[in-house]
Parts: sequence; C-alpha cells; structure tokens
Amino acid sequence: MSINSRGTEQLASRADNRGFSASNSPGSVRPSVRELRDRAVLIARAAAAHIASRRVELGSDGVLASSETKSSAVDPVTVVDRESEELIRSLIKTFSSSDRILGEEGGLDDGASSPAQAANEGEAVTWIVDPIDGTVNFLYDLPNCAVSIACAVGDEVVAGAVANVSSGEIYSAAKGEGAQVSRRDGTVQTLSCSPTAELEKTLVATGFSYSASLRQVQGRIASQLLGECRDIRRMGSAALDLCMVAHGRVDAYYEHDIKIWDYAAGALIAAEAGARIRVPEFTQCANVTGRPEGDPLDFGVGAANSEVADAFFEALDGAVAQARN
Ligand code: LIP
Repeated sequence: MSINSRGTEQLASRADNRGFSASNSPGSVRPSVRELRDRAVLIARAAAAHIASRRVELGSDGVLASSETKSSAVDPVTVVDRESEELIRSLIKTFSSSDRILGEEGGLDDGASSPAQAANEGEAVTWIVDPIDGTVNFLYDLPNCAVSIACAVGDEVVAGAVANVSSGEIYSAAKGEGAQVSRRDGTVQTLSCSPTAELEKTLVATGFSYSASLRQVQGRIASQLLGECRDIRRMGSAALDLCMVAHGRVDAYYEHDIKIWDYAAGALIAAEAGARIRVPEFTQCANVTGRPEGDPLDFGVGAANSEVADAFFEALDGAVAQARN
C-alpha cells in the first residue's frame, strides 16, 4: 500500500472519529461563515498534525528523497504536500460532497466546474487549499510552514484558517467576525494590526518568485523599499506573512507571483484584523493556475495596517514602477 493512501486513509478514519462526521446532507441549510471557519480550523489542525508526524517519520533525508520539482528547479513538492492535500480533500468531503475544491497540488476536484464559473453561478462553495505553504522551509526543516485553507461562497472568500505546523498556532477568520489565533495551550487571542504609522518605522514582510529572472526584478523592488522602510523580513510563507500582519508582528506585506491558495485565507485574516488588503480579482485567480494572466508585477498581493497603508502602497507602487525600467 502506498504511503499516500496508508497515511491518508489512517488519518481520514481517525479524523472521522474526531467530529468530522458529515453534516451537510442534501438539501441541508448552508452553513454560516462561522461554521465554515470552524471547519477550516479543524481540517487545518488535522493536516498540520499529519505534516509534523510525517516529517519525524521520514526525516530530512526521506523528505528530500520524496521531493520533485514543478515550475522550476527550485519549486519543490514532496510526498507530504500530496498526502496533506489528499487528507484535506477527504475531510472537506465528509462535511459536504458537493463543495468544490481548488488545491495547489490536485487542481480542481473531479467534475467541478471552474470556481470562476461557479462564482458567476452565485452561491457555490469553493475550498482553496495550500497543503503546505512554505514548502522550501519544510524541505529544509525550517520552522515557518503552514496549512492554508480558505472557503469562498460565490466569488467572495468568507472563511479561512492558517495552521503553523511547528508553533501550533492556528490563525482563523470569518467574514465580519474578526480574526483570532488559537494556541496549543488552548488560549485564543483576538488579532489586530500594529499601530505603526511612519513608513520609515515599517517592518515589511515579502517573498520572491520561483523564477530567477523575476527574482532579479523583485530584488530591485526590495532594494528601493529598504531605503524607505525600517527593514524587510523574508520568512518563506505568504500565508503566515499575512497572519503576521494580522498579529501586528510585521506592519506590512507584499509579494508578486504568488497563487490564490498561498494568500486567500491569510488575506481574509489580515483584513478581519483591520489591515488594508490588495489582492487580484477572485474570478481571475480561481483556476488551476491560481493567478491572473499576464505580467506578475501587475497583480501583486499586499497588506498593511490602516495607519501606514497609504504611504506603504504609494512607496510599493513607486518601487515597482522604478524596477520595471
Ligand atoms: C510559497 C509562498 C511564499 C513565496 C514562495 C512560495 P509554496 O508558496 O508562500 O510566499 O515567496 O516562493 O510561492 O510554494 O511554498 O506553497
């Protein structure tokens, strides 16, 4: 039996015993945004536990040996990414077999119309999944990787959860209900962004593409911003970077060339914590590419606390314009 099926089957059955029993029988009332958030938290927690246990089981050599590359030689996927997504998909289906799923590794679930089409159909539920965000960190056994699960109704993300695999912190939000972080000790904290109002004191998180040529342009953008803000942090997971904005642990975040599964949950969490958010149009991204067509510099993702947002986005736009030349 392959590791995938053994790992997924065992976990799915254990998860079944942990309150994942199907609740959306045909014709049942649509769950509230809070219920969708709580489902995302439950599933993200189970997937994060799987990832942590498989890293111990496989060890660094085993994880490395299982990895393949995707868009470039430095864009990895491991057997654990695939197991995590299989587990997440199976758990989502225990709640509702009709929901659509868009995942980084598995694409659109069988028979689902494109979420972009679904968005035009009105109230279809689409789960947007990054089974391991920060895969390079996972590969190197660095602490910053996460499970990111967002839930859209129609063309609007209304719930999401981001589980930090190593710290056990689970960030979550439901539309209009605020954002929170729960910890292994059971404590729950309501999130709000930092109060930093001056650009020169703004700590900025960012990330870089798997494309070397785009990274060179992104380096010029970062170089320009370094002269205008406090400092930059490159932590390796867009989902967690956006949660750090929500938590007030950085003041702003931006990145180009990331996919909807990287940011969908984190952007809602940051927005619900009071951040000003910049994301591409949902219907342009809710597809197997996870991003709009065209120049990645035309559709970045950004978040900043409300005090510094005007100055930050102005500086960012100026740095992008200068880097293009
Ligand atoms: C990663 C993002 C990160 C970005 C990386 C990569 P993955 O997603 O979370 O912000 O800088 O290049 O795209 O590939 O680990 O899911």
